[in-house]
Amino acid sequence: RPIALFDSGVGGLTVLNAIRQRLPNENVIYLGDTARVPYGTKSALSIVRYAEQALHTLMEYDIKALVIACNTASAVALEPLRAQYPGLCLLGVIEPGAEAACQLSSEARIGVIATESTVNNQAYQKAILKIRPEAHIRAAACSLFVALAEEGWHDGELVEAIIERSLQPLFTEFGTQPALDTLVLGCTHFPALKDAISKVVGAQVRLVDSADTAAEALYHALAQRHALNDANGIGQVRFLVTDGPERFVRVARNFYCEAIEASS
Ligand code: DGN
Repeated sequence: RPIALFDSGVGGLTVLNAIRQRLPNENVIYLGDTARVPYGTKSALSIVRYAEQALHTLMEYDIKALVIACNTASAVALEPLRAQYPGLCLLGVIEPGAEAACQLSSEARIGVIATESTVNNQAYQKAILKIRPEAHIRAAACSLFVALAEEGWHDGELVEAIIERSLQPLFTEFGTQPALDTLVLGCTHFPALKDAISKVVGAQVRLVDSADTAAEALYHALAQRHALNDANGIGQVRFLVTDGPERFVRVARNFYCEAIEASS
């Protein structure tokens, strides 16, 4: 039986990269809801509805686990979906990201950059404070980064200027010592801009990307259920999109390490 990944579009491919490395023999179905991307500026009500529909589609493939490879959908829809499908192994990317940030951060001065919906939902703040109640956290919505990442604008003066402007709320908050020491890339699109973000915030700020920790969490969840490495698992990945497979395949090159084919 396959593992399913779901994202609003291509961003979840950064999580798929990590899952392919950690669990190379598992068969995977990836669903990108390209008809309705971006999720980051939509209401919680709509995002939950989209996620329910995606899961409904994926359940037809007899999946053994679902990873919501989108921070926005994880923030808003993970709990409602868990309530609807209590038997399914269902993971999001926020808890793994928060855990990684708490482990990496020395002074617990943590910044979170994400889409508007994720920031408004405060999911990262809550998850981080559960682990490190003393943490000082500040979040900034950087919805523009999604378009930059998809268009392949990953570096250069203009990109750095947009990053600097978008991160201003963090600099204002953490301007005084002790400064920001860790920055969570709280959107699965943002690892594509990692180098430019690091250049703007400085090498002393550690960047957290939840992809690796999410893959590790999936590994443990499957192991616990004795559901690892199905005998017929051959590491096959199938891509489904709700609109525009051609654009998905083209944009995917900015996020995924292998050439792909997608169908709607
Ligand atoms: N990649 C999605 C996330 O992690 O939140 C957001 C992309 C979008 O739909 N705006």
